[in-house]
Amino acid sequence: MAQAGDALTGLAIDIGGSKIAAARFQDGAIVARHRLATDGSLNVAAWIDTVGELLAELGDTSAEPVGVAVTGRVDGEGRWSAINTDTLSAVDGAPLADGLRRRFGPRVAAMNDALAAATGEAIYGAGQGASTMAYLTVSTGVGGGIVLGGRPLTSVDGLAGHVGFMTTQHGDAPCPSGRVGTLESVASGKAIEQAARAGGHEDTDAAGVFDHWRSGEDWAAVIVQRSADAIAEASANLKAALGLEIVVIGGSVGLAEGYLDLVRHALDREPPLFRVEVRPAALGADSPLLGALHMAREAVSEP
Ligand code: BMX
Repeated sequence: MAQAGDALTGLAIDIGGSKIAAARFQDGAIVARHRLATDGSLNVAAWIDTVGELLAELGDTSAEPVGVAVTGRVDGEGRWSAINTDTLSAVDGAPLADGLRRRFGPRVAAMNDALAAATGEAIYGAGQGASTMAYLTVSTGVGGGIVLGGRPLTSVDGLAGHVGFMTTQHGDAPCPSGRVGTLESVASGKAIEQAARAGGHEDTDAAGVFDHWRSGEDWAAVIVQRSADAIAEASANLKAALGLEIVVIGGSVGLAEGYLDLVRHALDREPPLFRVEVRPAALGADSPLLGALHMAREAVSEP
């Protein structure tokens, strides 16, 4: 069972671009889990129903804090919007926080998934001991969360940390965000899959591209290397901008076997001043869950 620090008790839900993970925590340990596939076409009312079904599945007592981490931008008013509209097609300024609180009470807090994961890793995981860090999830998309001086970076518009929409020298394709050549359009699981299909490997998902890479197939190595090079470039850029101590990397692509070594080798090609230590997310796929519950507990305890 995952062990969190300081006896987290409550429920957490992580609505990612491809999957939804939910867990019940009791005194720091995950005592129950549930998992669903993401339906990116749901509107906010349907998403709140899904949260209700997951809470019921986990035996919610209606008295514990609930953290809900979501892919997408959550602004200072708790409104939820997709930036990559290919991932979520029916949330644009949706009143997520208000809807959750109306349905389940003020014990619920909602936040961006990568911000939650950054918080989880900073407090309970690979970020412990660092006051300034970036968390990057390389998953369906590329998400980010920044911790400066021990505090998660947020913004009124909810955009802070969205490193996936920075541009990269390795990119030239349009991104559903409206930008061109974004990190997400080069490095993410969806980008890896799209690159494989563009090369004629129609039935290959991101995991399959990694399998072909490990089997020594050059076409797959080029795709995986380009993803890692772009993540290394973003890490060096964030180091230049924020003076980061470390970068913590999570996500299905980020934690794939052999991927971080490619990122580290690419970073070694940068001048020493712009290199930054890269660590795997110690909490693995649970980073957003621990961070979301921690943030919900903080929100509930605020005066
Ligand atoms: C996208 C963006 C981020 C999110 C990141 C990783 C959307 C819907 N999501 O950059 O908010 O943090 O993906 O999230 O615009 P994933 O779980 O979908 O990989």
